[in-house]
Amino acid sequence: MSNTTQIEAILGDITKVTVDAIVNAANSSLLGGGGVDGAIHRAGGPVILEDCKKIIARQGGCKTGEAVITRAGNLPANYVIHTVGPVWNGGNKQEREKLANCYRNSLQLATDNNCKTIAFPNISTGIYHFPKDEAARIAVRTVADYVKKTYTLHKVLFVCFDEENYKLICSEIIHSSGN
Ligand code: AR6
Repeated sequence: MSNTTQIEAILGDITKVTVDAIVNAANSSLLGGGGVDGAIHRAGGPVILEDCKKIIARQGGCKTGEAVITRAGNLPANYVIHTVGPVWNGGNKQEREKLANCYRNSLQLATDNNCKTIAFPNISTGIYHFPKDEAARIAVRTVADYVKKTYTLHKVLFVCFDEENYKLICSEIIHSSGN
């Protein structure tokens, strides 16, 4: 059975995209950091950290593979979904499963909050050094599997910051749509 969720990729800056929710590649402290995390907190303003601190007070941060949701402040999105990707450590520390959990749990949180459109960065492929080709395969396959079973999302957008990730994600999307 076919579904109506579009899976697309663009080369660009995730802080500029207008969707219901953007996903942040955070760390378990939820207190911000470099990379896309720093860019999102800078562009969204203090409201994001304020909400993160409430979550920290409630549950003490966010474990690898899990996701939490905050307001998006000055960003064009309505929500930021913060997920914590695995640090690549050779591949024998359940890094692949944990990365798939990031995508699945973020999609579920978006669905639970009535989001129709969501944008992902290439989680773990920067400071956390996950190999980009494997990360792209896991990202697209996990999203494609999810939207086969859940029909509420209209669009899932991968916002790639570098050409290598963009090409890898595009080829995985072509691959998955052929199945
Ligand atoms: N829009 C889209 N993608 C971006 C942007 C942007 N504005 N900026 C960077 N990227 P990284 P990680 C890409 O390092 O590997 C933080 O300090 C980047 O090119 O941001 O999951 C956190 O606090 C790369 O492809 O996240 C954690 O401590 C991808 O986003 C740690 O980094 C992810 O790179 C998380 O490391």
